[in-house]
Amino acid sequence: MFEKILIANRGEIALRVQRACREMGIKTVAVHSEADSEAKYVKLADESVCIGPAQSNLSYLNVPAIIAAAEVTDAEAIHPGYGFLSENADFAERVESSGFVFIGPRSESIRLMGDKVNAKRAMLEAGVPCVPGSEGALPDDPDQILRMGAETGYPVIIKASGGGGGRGMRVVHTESNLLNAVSLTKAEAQTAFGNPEVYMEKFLQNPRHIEIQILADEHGNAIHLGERDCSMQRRHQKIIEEAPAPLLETKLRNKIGERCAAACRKIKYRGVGTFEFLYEDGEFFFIEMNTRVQVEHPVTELITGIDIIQEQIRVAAGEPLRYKQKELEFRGHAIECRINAEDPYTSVPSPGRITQYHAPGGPGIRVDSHVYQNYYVPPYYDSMIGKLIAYGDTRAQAIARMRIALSEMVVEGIKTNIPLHQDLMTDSAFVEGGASIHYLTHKLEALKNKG
Ligand code: MV4
Repeated sequence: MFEKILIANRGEIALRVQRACREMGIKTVAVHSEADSEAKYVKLADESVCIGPAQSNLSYLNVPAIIAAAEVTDAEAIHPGYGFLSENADFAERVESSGFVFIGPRSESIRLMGDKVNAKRAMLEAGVPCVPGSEGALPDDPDQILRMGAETGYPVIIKASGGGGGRGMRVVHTESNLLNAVSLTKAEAQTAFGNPEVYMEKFLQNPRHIEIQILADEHGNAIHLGERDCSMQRRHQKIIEEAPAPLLETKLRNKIGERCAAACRKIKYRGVGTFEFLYEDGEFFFIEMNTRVQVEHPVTELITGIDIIQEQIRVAAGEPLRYKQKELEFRGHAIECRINAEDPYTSVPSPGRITQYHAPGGPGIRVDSHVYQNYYVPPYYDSMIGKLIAYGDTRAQAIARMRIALSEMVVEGIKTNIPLHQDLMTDSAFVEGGASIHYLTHKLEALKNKG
């Protein structure tokens, strides 16, 4: 096992990784920007290195500074967290060629999944069900494109191969708009991603977003840890995630999970990963794979009892998986509310000093956060200041515990989205379960119109 890991991230995930390392007896190096120098989690690390000014480009995305920090502290491995450099194949490669272990998949896997056309082809070949559409990138010939549109059936969606996470896509409702939409998306894709390749899919009108968590080692073993429903989102920012997905049958869960695990074995994937699906009318359609640990990993930890970060570190160190699929049991229900420093209804960021802070607790409550009373939320980064996670034997119990926890939680001095979460925990569509990816946008729209 590693003796020392450098954590190339900030905030709650830097603290989460640090806690996993400490439990495993691994020393930690925190790297931080000038804006995060005083943060308590930085001081809690065994060592810390300032890697640049506040702006992410000059610090958390500064590859030479991070590699140099690993060199001077004699770290063996680098954990990228999520966001920042976590899905940058060039970074993973640089880490490895500098003699460190990248705690994540092989750089080839990251590169494969970063190209959505190649990712989809690989998953289709591995038996993962995908959204119907163009098999591969769209050709240049307009007649061929029009024929594919007719075959797929309108509405269709044009997506950039270099995009993902909601960037570089355009919905087309009628044939007369298709060619123009393809040209526009290609031009934007070239500018944004340096890759003009686009592909076509049938546009699913009212799906849920359900993702499968997988864990794989470099010895050919892969298991799935069940699914999460992440449909409660706005502008591609999730705010609530839960496991298991409401109203999903056990047989279907196991079937899709097995397909994902088998695909990992087929492509020799190592590490943790997430298969993102759209789920509509009882069917799963693969859209993308994330090759990092995700913000919402705790809900899976709570229903499986597996520490995903520790397992991620173990498989990166070359250890075989410690769990077999048959031994896993999905028990109870977990819900995560992302607590953001923002206006609850407009999502406009609200950085600043937290003047009063009290974290909730009690049975089934977990708070993953790096903040505390008098912490200054810097304006330079993502607005998430923590995650409130509730576990219960049933979904109803998890919701009840979440309501109590939200009522106990105090964050003063800045705006947070806690009031929105309180509203959602009594919203009949949420309580019923199974709301689509559009539900929150529509609800917020309705609230705005009411004043
Ligand atoms: C889609 C779709 C409907 N049909 N693809 C948005 C993020 C990116 N990961 C894929 N996205 C979508 N792809 C087809 N064929 C609708 C979305 C989508 C969405 C997906 C997941 C979560 C939230 C979303 C919000 C708007 C659109």
